[in-house]
Amino acid sequence: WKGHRSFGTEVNHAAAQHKKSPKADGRKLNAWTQWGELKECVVGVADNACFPPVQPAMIPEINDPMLRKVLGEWPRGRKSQRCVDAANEELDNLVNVLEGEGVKTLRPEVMDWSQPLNTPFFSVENQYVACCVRDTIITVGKTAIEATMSRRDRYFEILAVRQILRDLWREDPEMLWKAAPKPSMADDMYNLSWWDWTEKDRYEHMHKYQYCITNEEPLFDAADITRCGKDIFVQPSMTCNYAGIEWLRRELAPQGIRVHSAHFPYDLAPSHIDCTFVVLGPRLVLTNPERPIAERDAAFWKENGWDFVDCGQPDNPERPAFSQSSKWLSMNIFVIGPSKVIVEEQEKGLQELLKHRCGFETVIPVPFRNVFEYGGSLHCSTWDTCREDNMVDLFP
Ligand code: ABU
Repeated sequence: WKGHRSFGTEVNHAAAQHKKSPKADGRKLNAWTQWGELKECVVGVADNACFPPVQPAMIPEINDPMLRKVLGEWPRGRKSQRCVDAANEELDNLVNVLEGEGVKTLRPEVMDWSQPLNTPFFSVENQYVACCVRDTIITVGKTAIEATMSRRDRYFEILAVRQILRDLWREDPEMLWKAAPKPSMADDMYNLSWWDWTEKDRYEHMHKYQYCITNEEPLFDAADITRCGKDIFVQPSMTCNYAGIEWLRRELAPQGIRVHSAHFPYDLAPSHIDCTFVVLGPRLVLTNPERPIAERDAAFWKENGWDFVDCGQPDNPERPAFSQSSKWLSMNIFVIGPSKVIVEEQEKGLQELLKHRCGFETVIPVPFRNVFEYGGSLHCSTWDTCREDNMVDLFP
């Protein structure tokens, strides 16, 4: 077990500031819900971050028109050390806040993402970063599921948490460890013409849920999934296809877990459910006022007694120049217990809503805007490995 590595990418052991996975201390993998008392979680790192290369799953844009004019084209290679340090400062602070709340934290290994990838089906000039760990892996009950991923530059991102998985699996005899089939990510897995669709075309297709990926092989990012005990909900999106949802359904059915799709037609380029439909607790969901859930899906939740509370507009809707995420990172909050939630510090309106309308006793504000450039906020940057909860049935 010790020290054996067969990764294709260098591991930087010099990054001593990030904690390694503790060994053999009776840890368990367990998370059935989005709201159980959080006991242990992984918080991402921004080290060695690179700009995502232009690729069929992502044609990035510089948000700031002035900067777009100056730079001319999307930057390549490494992000600046200043940008990495600013994000790491906020990620490290989140670790301190979580530890202060009694949550054990772990960090991904620091890897060199500037290396290119060459596979039989694609090449990319560099990789990305291990900041949004939520996208690469999910705990569903006692099973860790490695996502296929949908972007080529993120193909090996999961390896940054592989040591954590090894340690957990060795330590916890009940843990199951599954990896979705590694996709070829060949050209036929992408619908390149989608990028040429006008807003009108996308609007016309909104009830067909067709995006920039095809259905050739299962594809999903783990952040397309949300958990409610015996039921999990998965959003078809730019990062998740129906084959991906079907793969999850077949894998989890033997454990009695029901896999549902959840559709948000007004999001014309959806990616990840956690800025759209945020489960806060048993029978309560924070919803995005610009991305209502499809009527048929809504009826299923309502029939089972769930309430939806619309999030207000973000207090700070600004997006960093290189962020490919929406202003709705504002609602990418991290529920760490039945009555405790962490929220970006500038989102005062949401903090009030969570306290006064949603029954949270403890709302912890933390600065996190420097992480936004990496595609996520508080939920995206974490992977809950252990919560105190069980397989509740809230859709009987
Ligand atoms: N990674 C979450 C991004 C979702 C959004 O842009 O709305």
